[in-house]
Amino acid sequence: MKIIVLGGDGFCGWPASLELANAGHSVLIVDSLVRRQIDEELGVDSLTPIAPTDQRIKSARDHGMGSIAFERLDVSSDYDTLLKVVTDFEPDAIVHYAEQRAAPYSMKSSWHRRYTVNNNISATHNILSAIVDSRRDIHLVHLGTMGVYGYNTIGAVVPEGYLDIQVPDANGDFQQRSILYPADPGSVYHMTKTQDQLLFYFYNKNYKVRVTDLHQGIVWGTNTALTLKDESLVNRFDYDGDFGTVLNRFLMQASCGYPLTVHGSGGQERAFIHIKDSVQCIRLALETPPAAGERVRIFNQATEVHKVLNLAHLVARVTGAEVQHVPNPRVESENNELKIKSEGLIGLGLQPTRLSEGLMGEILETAQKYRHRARLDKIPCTSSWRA
Ligand code: NAD
Ligand code: USQ
Repeated sequence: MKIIVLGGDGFCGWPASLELANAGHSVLIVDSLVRRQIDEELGVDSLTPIAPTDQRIKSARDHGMGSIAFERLDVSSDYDTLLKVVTDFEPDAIVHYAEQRAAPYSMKSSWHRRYTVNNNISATHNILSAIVDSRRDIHLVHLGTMGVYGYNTIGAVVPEGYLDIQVPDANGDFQQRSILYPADPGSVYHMTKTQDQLLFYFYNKNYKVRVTDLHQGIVWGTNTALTLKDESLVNRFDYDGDFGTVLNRFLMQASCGYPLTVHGSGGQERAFIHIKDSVQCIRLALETPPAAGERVRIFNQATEVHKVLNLAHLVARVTGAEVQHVPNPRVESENNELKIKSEGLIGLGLQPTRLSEGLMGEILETAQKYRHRARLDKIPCTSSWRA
């Protein structure tokens, strides 16, 4: 297959690009490298020393992982070039990772709120438009988020995208409908993902664009077998208060002797997936696309659910780290229960990786190896949800 990976220089996109190229697909990474610029803005860097994009790509070729091409392009603002790239490359599929993905970053200031909305929603709309204008039947695989459902789940099991309901008509008879699960975003970032869903709905209904929307949980881990082949292939490891996600943060904090920063009570229950599984899910979704005319296919891309406090206690038990409850910078339920359905990707062949001390050990090793690069003053989350 010919595959464009939008955002292929990022945390999820880079290991996925390697995996797809190594499996024999022809891969073109399109990325504006804005994530590397945001590191400069925040005065922080990936804990792991990531090589410049051209060096990573050369190293992948030198290690026999196939050929990856690269185009530096902002897909949210340069529509003409995006359309030219899509038309010239003639992809069978596009994987869309190219969005601002940190909830705290999206809540930092008015500028960050507006940047996240403009970047994410324009990027998604431009890609859909370019697919239509290219007149090709291109399968779009998008990385969405479990956060579109919100965390007030009234004990119900969160389905994969759609909710079957009955609506009374004017005669009082009940009509069956299948609707998108009511959106309940918890940050400006998550809100952009709920908007993406409507863009997919319309372009699928009107132009018959084939779309798979993967509602991914929090990705933990850092490397895959391929990124471990050489230091120049190493994946990002975000630990700062904006881009670091909870389990990776706890493991990094434990490695640096920093108390584990549990927000509030730590009763927040969230869905998780290991980076190795995230990469496999993309390959599975690409290799079994939805049929022509099928409605937007939605899968929950998450393999397990954990409470934040339980994760902190687990990391503390393994490492001896101290658990500290810090004031929660977010407006979110302090306690929630989360039950999710995630059968779609397993049906396609995913064999879930579960949280284990062995896997946590791999990440602790990585974090220990590079802890001299850590900026401890960048660990606290200073972005506030309150005006
Ligand atoms: P990331 O920030 O590491 O990577 C995103 C990449 O997209 C970066 O390389 C960035 O430079 C690029 N990009 C952003 N805007 C762009 C634009 N307008 N034009 C071109 N390139 C652009 O993020 P990630 O962790 O790899 O996440 C990728 C996707 O997966 C995101 O859409 C995110 O919402 C989703 N996701 C991530 C997680 C997670 O835990 N990391 C969980 C669920 C969903
Ligand atoms: N949390 C802590 N301590 C920390 C960091 C976070 O207690 O040091 C808490 C947060 O308050 C929150 C939970 O842990 O309750 C998860 O926070 P997170 O930063 O790990 O994850 P989140 O902000 O939800 O965002 C991440 C990714 C995002 C993706 C989302 C999937 O950055 O791109 O969409 O996970 S999901 O959570 O399923 O919506």
